[in-house]
Amino acid sequence: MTVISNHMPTKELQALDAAHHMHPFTAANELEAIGARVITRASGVTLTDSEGNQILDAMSGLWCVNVGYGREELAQAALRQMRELPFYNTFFMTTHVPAIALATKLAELAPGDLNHVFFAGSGSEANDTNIRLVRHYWSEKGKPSKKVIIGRKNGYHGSTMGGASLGGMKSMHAQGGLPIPDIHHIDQPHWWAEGGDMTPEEFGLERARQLEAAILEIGEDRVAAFIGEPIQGAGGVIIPPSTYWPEIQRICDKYEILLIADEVICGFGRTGNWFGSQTVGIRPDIMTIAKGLTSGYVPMGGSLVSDEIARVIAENDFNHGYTYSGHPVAAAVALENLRIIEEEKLVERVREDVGPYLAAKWKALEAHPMVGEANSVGLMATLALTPNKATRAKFAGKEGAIGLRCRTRCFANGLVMRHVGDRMIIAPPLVISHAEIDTLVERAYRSVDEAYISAKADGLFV
Ligand code: PXG
Repeated sequence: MTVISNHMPTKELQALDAAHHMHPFTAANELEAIGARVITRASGVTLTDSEGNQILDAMSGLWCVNVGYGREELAQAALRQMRELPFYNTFFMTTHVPAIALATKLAELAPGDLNHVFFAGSGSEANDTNIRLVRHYWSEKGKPSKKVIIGRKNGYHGSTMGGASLGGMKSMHAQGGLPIPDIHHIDQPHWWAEGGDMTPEEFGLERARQLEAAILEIGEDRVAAFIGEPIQGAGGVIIPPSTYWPEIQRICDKYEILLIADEVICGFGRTGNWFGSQTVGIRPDIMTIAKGLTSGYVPMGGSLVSDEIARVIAENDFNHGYTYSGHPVAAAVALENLRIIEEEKLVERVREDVGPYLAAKWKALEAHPMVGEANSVGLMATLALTPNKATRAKFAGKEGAIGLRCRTRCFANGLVMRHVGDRMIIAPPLVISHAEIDTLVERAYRSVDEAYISAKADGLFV
């Protein structure tokens, strides 16, 4: 057997990776030509790669490592649980202590009457659960025609058939025959790109009222639910105008449409509250959770469900479940992770300390000639790169070309910052210090500036 270790030369690791490992959202030929970056270890907010480079991870892995890397407590929790009970299922009238304890804890943390949790292995799985759950709920209430779920263009809800259908990513729908039937999409509340001459407040209302128009067009008797991320993450950290969510809530209430808040990114402190729903002021009937639930140390997701929905479906079997629903090791790690978030007051820290600190530093990036808007909520932030701030113009060339240049410069400067088209986004671990935020912002500025200079030199900046 080949022994593959961190001590192998990077080139050999990359060759084996390209030969055998199929990567998500990646063109394999390009990967083979360039070679994947091999991450070997991490501590706090800092990654180390196989060449010994240290990189500040301003994306928390993939929006998930909320408590930072290298938490011995989480390793110990997993070890203890693996020794005691590494696996048992939660089907067939059985349960175990970690699942009970985590469900109880989540019911305590969740707002309103979201007192029930259906566990999954990921955010995508949890959203697939949600599709079946809301349709089953309406059927049990004697309204089986209420099946349609309304999501948003450029929303992201996962990569399974259900999750990708709820999401509004065109490039995903184009592969594999999506969306599945009875999913409808309205436009996103993305004022910077789509707001035209409207004020953000007018635009927020206009976009929310598309939900009402869709309900009236499809028929109230056919619409089951609306799903949205409180703040869109993968779509480019799109912070909706303040008028948007209250109007969505009003419309859901008026037409008795279930509201599903996808909290996979916004949950567990990211926005300065336990859940993004609290930050934007909505009362969801279901919340999708994953990522920060375990800080990504082990996979776990779930659906937090209201008393009313749980009561209505309680009569009969809900014919749904995953082998790993409520996995004991994942549940034990999640519990320990939640304990850390509470004891270290990380949610308050984001709201009162590092969130405002980042906001002030981040806003200063607007001084750069290519940065149109620099906004943040809690510890998620975005930069809109533009050739013309006044008109919020797009670049003349291929969309995303400047964003990609900027991301490449970030890596060279020791920073993981993502690009979504020509927007740059960050979501650092909640434990990031002031000094690390200073470093982050300084590297971000330098990278934007280098992208600007090189794009100008190549005639791309018109
Ligand atoms: N909902 C939301 C809001 C998400 O952000 C999912 C569901 C799906 O979760 P799983 O655990 O099945 O991946 C996500 C995941 C990106 C990126 O490029 C974002 C996600 C996943 C992968 C890449 O920003 N979010």
